[in-house]
Amino acid sequence: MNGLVRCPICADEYRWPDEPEIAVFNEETQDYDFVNVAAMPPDKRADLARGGYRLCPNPSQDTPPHFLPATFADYGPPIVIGLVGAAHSGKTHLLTAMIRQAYLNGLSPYGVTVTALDFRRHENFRKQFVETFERGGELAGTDVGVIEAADILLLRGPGGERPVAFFDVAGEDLESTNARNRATRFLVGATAVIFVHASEDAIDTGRSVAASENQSFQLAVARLRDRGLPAAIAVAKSDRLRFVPPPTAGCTAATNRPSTPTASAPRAATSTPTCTTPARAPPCTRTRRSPGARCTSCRPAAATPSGTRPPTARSAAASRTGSARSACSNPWSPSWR
Ligand SMILES: Nc1nc2c(ncn2[C@@H]2O[C@H](COP(=O)(O)OP(=O)(O)OP(=O)(O)O)[C@@H](O)[C@H]2O)c(=O)[nH]1
Ligand SMILES: [Mg+2]
Ligand SMILES: [Zn+2]
Repeated sequence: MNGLVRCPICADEYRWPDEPEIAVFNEETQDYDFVNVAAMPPDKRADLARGGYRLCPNPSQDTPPHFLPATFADYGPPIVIGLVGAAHSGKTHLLTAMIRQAYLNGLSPYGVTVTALDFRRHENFRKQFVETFERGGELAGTDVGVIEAADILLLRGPGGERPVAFFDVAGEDLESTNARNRATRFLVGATAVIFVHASEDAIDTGRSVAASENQSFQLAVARLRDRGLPAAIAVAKSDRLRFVPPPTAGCTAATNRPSTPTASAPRAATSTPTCTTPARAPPCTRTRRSPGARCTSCRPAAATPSGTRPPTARSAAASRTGSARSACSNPWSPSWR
């Protein structure tokens, strides 16, 4: 691909650099080494480029240094897919499930195969998210201020070969009205959007109707208006929309909704002696990143002692793999994984 490239991270457009210099990540120093490939034969240079990076020149100079895969501009126009949704709506779990399926040949019916374009980024994503997900663990809430792509893949199919970058930032950032919030800058270069809305069970949330506003959607739609982008709406947590049996006569359990008899669910005979209302799923105690933040899908998080730092994504994830996750599991429905 020749001509201008838009960096999905800083949203600047620039001519792809042609200097014979490739950045290679050094695992020992945890930094990039710049390697001059001018004297290398083409196959050796191409091999290094496959695992290497290019420093984005970021002409606006408004973003910390960041790198793109050195082969980012070697294919068709990049696809940039952003997830938009409220905090806790299920964006990270959905993206993890999607990328996992893509790697399990889930796109083969469409003649599309998937490999990593950015090997290090994908390895991080696999270890941090896919492996945890496959173990049945709960994924950590996304940290505020993430500007990097979650993963960058290469899709090969009837339409050619195209890089695909996924952005999954915190719902808190997507709900922010700060016009200079860098975390939502991916919207400038997005070529497709997935709006994620969690369908919550009114019994669990204690609300009889869904909230009428979705600030993350409204702000994103305002920024994307007139761009004519392809968009999908994903209704997450559909397993929480469970069937609740009609009240049993004499039962005063708060979990039973008043209901009228229907052909499919006739009212129980008034002489039924005992309540058969099954036990409710216990409330969610998922730890959130910041003190006082609340789990919007269920109950407030356990209070964080004042003066202590909020848990990092890593420690929060570790703390959740045990008690918190089991508190969140929903015994009413088949596994949502
Ligand atoms: N029951 C059920 N719970 C889900 C599902 N997907 C996600 N969750 C739970 O919903 C909560 C939020 O999931 P995340 O994927 O972290 O949501 P998010 O939108 O990425 O949240 P932020 O990163 O804070 O913006 C977690 O407690 C998940 O376990 C689902 O399909 N069903
Ligand atoms: Mg997230
Ligand atoms: Zn950039």
